[in-house]
Amino acid sequence: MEMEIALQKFQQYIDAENKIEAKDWMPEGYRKTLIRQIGQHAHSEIIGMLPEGNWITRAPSLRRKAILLAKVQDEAGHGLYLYCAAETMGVDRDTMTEEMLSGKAKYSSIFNYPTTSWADIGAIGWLVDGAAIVNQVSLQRTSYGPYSRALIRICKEESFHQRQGYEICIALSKGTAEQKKMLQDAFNRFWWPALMMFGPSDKDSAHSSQNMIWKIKRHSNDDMRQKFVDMTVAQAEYLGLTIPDPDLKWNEETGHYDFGEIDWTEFNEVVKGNGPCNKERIAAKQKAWSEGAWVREAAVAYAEKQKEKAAQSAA
Ligand code: BYC
Repeated sequence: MEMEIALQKFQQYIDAENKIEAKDWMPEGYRKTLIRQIGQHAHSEIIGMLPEGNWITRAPSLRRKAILLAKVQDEAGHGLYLYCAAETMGVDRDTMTEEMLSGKAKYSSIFNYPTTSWADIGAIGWLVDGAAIVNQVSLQRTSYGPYSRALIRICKEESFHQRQGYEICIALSKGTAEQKKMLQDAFNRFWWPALMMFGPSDKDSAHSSQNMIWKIKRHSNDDMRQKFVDMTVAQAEYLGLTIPDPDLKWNEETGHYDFGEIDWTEFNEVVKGNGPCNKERIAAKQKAWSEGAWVREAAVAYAEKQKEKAAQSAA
């Protein structure tokens, strides 16, 4: 009975558009799903540094190199804000990292695709950051305060990232025939995986209905995907690109673009760990984690020494 009342009060508080804060009472399910989602989001930011980091040494000019370096560094920052937001719910960062390294915690499917040409860096900024923004702008209004505030900051940087990606694409679209071909090829490879970023279709989405009630999620996977398609088609046309979907067409009645069926078998395989680069990505993170162990140990030893010193001078 007491639990029933607590749950009702919690829901009313959320329905009145209040934010839940770390010290507030919350149902275990709310805490669990947020730790899952924020953790997955944080891991995506960190793993997402790998495909782009792959091009830092090969960026075509010093200007492009400096911009890409800054962008990849921003993603590390996003990971940090998000791990901190998850930590407010009582989970520690080492545990989250270990869950990611063991394959227990997921990260976004998109980062399991290779970056084989410079145009891929443009396509990632434009499409991947573009899709991330659609999702994250919606999530800025999520009901959990620390997550919402982290997202407000992330979105500001992410929109800059999207523009830098689109600017790379504009430059290539005005370039040689070979550059135009390279851009079309990157677009062909990233279009469908970008649509998969929004998750399974609403009818197959396990968490959506409860998470919408709790206002963790403000828009459904399919609604966000549709929004992304609607805004991206004109951008692709401006670049002179052909969208790799014969079923894509404007629907006068709905006021949206209709588009073809996503290859859900591919999506499920990538999420299960069988995408083109899953093993490579996890191996890279495992290597970094074990090679960085001495840094973590040194930081702990230093903090303990400082604590002892402070205790001695206080005595
Ligand atoms: N990849 O019930 P559902 C970025 C999982 S951007 C892998 O619909 P939910 C970046 C889902 O976790 C990318 N797994 O879930 C950009 C669940 O698995 P479990 C990161 C996926 O949570 C540029 C299951 O499928 N953004 O970081 O209601 C540069 C059922 O799905 C995917 C975020 O993470 C996927 N694409 O909705 C650098 C945003 N989709 O846990 C970095 C925050 C679904 O039940 N996350 N799954 O085993 C969200 O908004 C939501 O979690 C989603 C999914 C919309 C993604």
